[in-house]
Amino acid sequence: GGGAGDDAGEHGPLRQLANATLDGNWEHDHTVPSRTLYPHQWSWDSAFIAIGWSHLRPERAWSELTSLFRAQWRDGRVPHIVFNPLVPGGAYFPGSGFWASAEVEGAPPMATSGLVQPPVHALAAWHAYRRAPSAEGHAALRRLYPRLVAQQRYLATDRDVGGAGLASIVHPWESGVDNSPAWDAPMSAVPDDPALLRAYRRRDTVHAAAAHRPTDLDYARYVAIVTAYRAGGYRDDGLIDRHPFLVECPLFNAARGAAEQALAGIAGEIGADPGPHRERAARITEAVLARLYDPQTGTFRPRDLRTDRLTPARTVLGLTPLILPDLPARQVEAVLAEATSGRFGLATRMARPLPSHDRTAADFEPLRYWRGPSWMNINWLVRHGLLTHGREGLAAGLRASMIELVGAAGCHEYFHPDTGVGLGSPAFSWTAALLLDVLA
Ligand code: 9WN
Repeated sequence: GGGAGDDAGEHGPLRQLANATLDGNWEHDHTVPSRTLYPHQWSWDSAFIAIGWSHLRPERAWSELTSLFRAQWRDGRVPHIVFNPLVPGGAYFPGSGFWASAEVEGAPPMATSGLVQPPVHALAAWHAYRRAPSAEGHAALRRLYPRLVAQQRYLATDRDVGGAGLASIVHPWESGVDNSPAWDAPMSAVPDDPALLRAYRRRDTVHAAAAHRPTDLDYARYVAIVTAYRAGGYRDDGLIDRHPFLVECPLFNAARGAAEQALAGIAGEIGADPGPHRERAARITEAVLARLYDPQTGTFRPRDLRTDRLTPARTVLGLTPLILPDLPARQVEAVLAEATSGRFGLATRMARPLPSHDRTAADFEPLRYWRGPSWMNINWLVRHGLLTHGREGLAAGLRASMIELVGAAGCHEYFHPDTGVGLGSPAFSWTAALLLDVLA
């Protein structure tokens, strides 16, 4: 990165657009991902958004994370949605009534979902703090630390359904990449009774083109999986015998490992012991290697616990173990080979950022959500991984393509991976936040 073209002057208007986008989505103590599509607080969005606020108004970064963790459940789970009671019930589907968290023992006083999302929060908190260290930030880290530790503990214990040191996701929404081709194989085993969906009305397709969103069949299964989890009080014991969707995801587990490394940093900063975090990080990396790496193809792929098989699709999820600082050199090389291939097109000079799915795959769909379009958060994570492993040239190529993309299209939710046309929400918070971070 860096260079003469990157000064505040040249990117001034772009920075202003990003600032205005974040500011417009700010809602008293958190930031909505999008006013139209997602009018509540989302878990991993808040992590990425906090990174953006650290460049503008650091106090908002700490408020963002603090408000999210206020909704943490007693078992340590951080819900993927925290509902704003002032937003009308029909604004988002599935709304707070569908989740019915108030009826669950151990849920917080405010309405939330019962699912989680990739645990990128410790990484974000540590990143935000180093971007803008302050006494206020230090105090926030102190308050957040035990909550971040509890979040990790929940995932390491209750969610280790496979018993081999990895957390399972129990719903595609937990992956954050909802309709990725990575889930096609495990999703095909989920009951798809269309009557399940007829009882509800989707809201997403009011605000975004249906062809750019998951299908009705996907939604019927999303509803079926939540219904099953909710019926068991969102408990995790015995999931292996009763739950229709159980997958070990490389991004989700790489985020856990990176979180332990970040917690080691935070612990050092606030006078706690970093040692246990480093040990846990090492064990997570070992488990990711043992369970999710396929030496035959040199790829990381999700493991479906129902079949005990790696899912076949080669999606961008496979590149994300790069965020593990202790990923061995052999696997770093394998990920780089995959990333720089025609499937993803990573290069020191690249026209477009990484797509969400293998460009050469028959089921690559350049307009449909997580089945092809480019997303800023995944690109940010891969860039972070490249920097972690000292690949400055490739990181610079990726960075330039990210700036060029948002510079031309604006702060959209996702982008056509070839033309760069903006898709989904036109004023999306993490796009703005992470753009500010790569510009810094
Ligand atoms: C379901 C908020 C969220 C993101 C996810 C993205 C999308 C929700 C939806 O929006 O998911 O959680 O309704 O489609 O897939 O990554 O956190 O921005």
